[in-house]
Amino acid sequence: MKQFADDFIFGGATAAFQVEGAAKEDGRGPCCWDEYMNRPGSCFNGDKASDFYHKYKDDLELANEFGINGIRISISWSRIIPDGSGEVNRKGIDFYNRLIDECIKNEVEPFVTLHHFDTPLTLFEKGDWLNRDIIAHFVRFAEICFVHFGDRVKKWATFNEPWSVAQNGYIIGNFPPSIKFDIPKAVQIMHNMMVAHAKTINLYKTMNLPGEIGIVHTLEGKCPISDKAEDKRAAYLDDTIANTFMLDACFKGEYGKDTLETIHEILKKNHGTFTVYDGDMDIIRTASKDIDFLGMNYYSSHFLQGYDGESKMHHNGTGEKGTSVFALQGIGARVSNPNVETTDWDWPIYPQGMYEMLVRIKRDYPNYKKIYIAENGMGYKDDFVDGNIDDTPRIEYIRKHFTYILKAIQEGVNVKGYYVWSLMDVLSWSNGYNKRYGLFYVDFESQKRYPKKSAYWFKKMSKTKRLVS
Ligand code: BGP
Repeated sequence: MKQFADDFIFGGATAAFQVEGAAKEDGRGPCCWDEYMNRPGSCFNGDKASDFYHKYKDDLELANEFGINGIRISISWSRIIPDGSGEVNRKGIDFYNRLIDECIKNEVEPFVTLHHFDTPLTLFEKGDWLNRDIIAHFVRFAEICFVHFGDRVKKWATFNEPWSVAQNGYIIGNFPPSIKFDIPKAVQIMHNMMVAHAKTINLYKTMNLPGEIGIVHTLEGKCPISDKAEDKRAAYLDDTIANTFMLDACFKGEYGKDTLETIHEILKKNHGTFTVYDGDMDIIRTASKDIDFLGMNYYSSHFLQGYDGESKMHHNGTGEKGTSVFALQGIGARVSNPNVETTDWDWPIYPQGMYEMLVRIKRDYPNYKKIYIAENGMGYKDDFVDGNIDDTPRIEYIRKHFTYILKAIQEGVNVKGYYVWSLMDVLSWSNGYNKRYGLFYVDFESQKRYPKKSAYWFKKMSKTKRLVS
């Protein structure tokens, strides 16, 4: 099968901090990333990013010209409420009203995420998602967004990738607050975010707005590197903490028995635990009955080997192939698979992992309603030659993933759209401006946009609704 349904969305994804810039304009308050990227020794920041704050009209026209009929944007919490919990900034509301209207005018449907990593600095400094007070502040922020934009926004996501917030901030240490190997804190953060997510879903459902609401998870496959029992166990442990834990909460409304036992086994080996407070699971259960969609971000899968030692880690943020190290106490080690190609940032290119994950969602969470591929794409060091960018490897990467999406659809998985990461080149959180993903090349000095070869290819796909070679 090569044909997509007529209403299939061919979208492009962005996130406020990675594209907007204008970090100090019109009353925006700082978020945790402003501070993190401006610390001594940091080589890049988000002060200008892709200047979407000023260039959104051009970007949306360009999107429309290239057949892109959906855009993932996120709302910067600290642009709406500068300190996260106090006064509302009218200019922030005005900006998103203009942006959403412009999306609609260009027939590029907005898919809006409420939290894409950019926690307001004031709340972050009070304990980030470990301080449960943040839950009520987040729900208030969400309500303000629903009231102001809910008449026109028909797709809402509560969070983007809670696992990345937990893993990168508290285990790998390449996101603020740069804590390493604190797996118990990471699990507590995920649980607290699940409560905030569920409260937000439950609130939205009382407001009778004309849209749908879900969440975006990063769902990477976890494959044992061999048939050895310890490698299989390592894959299972990594999968449980990274995938099953929150999928269970979102779609079963509880942490399954095996899931919980496995999490406690991991936590025990890491000398900690996590707390579920009174009432949390009722809130989570209610939301799981009403959630409208799963947004799935998929870039890669990991190959796991059993590992008994202490945690060790090196994040490849420069694109120097083969420099990553990732081994976690009580879980396992991610190792390279000689049969699987990787990107320069050591991300295995494994499109069948996306298919396996899609089929698994249908099998294990049969009450899911629909799936959007909310991010997929390839970080690549694009060559800019006289305004032309030949990014054939990116086309190949995306095409292979589309092949597997079609296979999953054919087998009955309800996938309704695809948002390529990213619409235009953006700031990469822990890799800076050299790791490019966009369909449109951004010259970050002049802020000019140039369509890459992949943009022309994507246009053909969206116009014909067919997989083109
Ligand atoms: C996802 C994030 C995106 C984006 C993407 C690429 O986890 O949701 O915001 O950054 O990954 O990751 P990176 O920029 O680290 O290559």
